[in-house]
Amino acid sequence: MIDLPAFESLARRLDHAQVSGSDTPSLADDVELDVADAYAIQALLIDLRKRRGEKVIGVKLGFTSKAKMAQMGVSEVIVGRLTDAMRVAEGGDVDLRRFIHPKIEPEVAYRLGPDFDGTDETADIADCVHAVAPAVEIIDSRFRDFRFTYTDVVADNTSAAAFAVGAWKPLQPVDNRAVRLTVGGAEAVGSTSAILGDPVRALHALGRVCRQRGIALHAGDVILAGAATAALPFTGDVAHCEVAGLGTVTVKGVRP
Ligand code: OOG
Ligand code: MG
Repeated sequence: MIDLPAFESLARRLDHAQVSGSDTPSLADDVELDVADAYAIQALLIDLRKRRGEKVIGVKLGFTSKAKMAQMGVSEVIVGRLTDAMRVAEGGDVDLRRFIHPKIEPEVAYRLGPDFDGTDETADIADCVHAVAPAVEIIDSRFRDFRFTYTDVVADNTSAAAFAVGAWKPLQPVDNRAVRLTVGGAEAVGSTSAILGDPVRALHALGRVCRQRGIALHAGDVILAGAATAALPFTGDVAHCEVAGLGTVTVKGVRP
């Protein structure tokens, strides 16, 4: 456990990397952090963004695929915050100049109906979501070469950089749906079952992390359930994602 000024300076270091588009080495090179420390740094990082006028409009899960968990040697998902500055309109352009080394991945998004009260042990987020949609997430680790430890990536708001959500549909089961992401000529194919067997399980996992880490969820929040395939480099071109039976979402990477 390190002290608050040290947390604040680590949050500022990550914020500077994001704002300036310049990477930074692993925090673990300089300081030993535990998972609670990492979430505290993430919260301070989000405070810096809020002070610039950004609004938190949801959360995202990461490491919800068994393969990604095994790769990191962890058994718990990670949670980051989404702000309005990260939202890209469906069909819209994404200015890639603001990123360091962006990648894009196909996701499933849920929308929260009422506020979620994390202090109520019996509350289940899965009972509080009303809509579901195909989505893409752009991840852009602030760490050099995307090399990070578990606590690094939590502190770095789980690599969150941008996201787009397709048309919302009334809540329905979305397990075992084919997923296809294309970026120019590159392709990633998979299934929503890669997300903890069924994306709805990501909601249960989210409830646990929100309770443990004091993360609040509000009516209308977007929840990204995690990637259904490996991420593809996003260096330009049109990115198109289809989740079978749920719809499509498209964004275009541009360097104006
Ligand atoms: C961490 C973010 C992971 C997901 O969907 O699993 C993530 C990273 O790989 O940089 O967003
Ligand atoms: Mg993701």
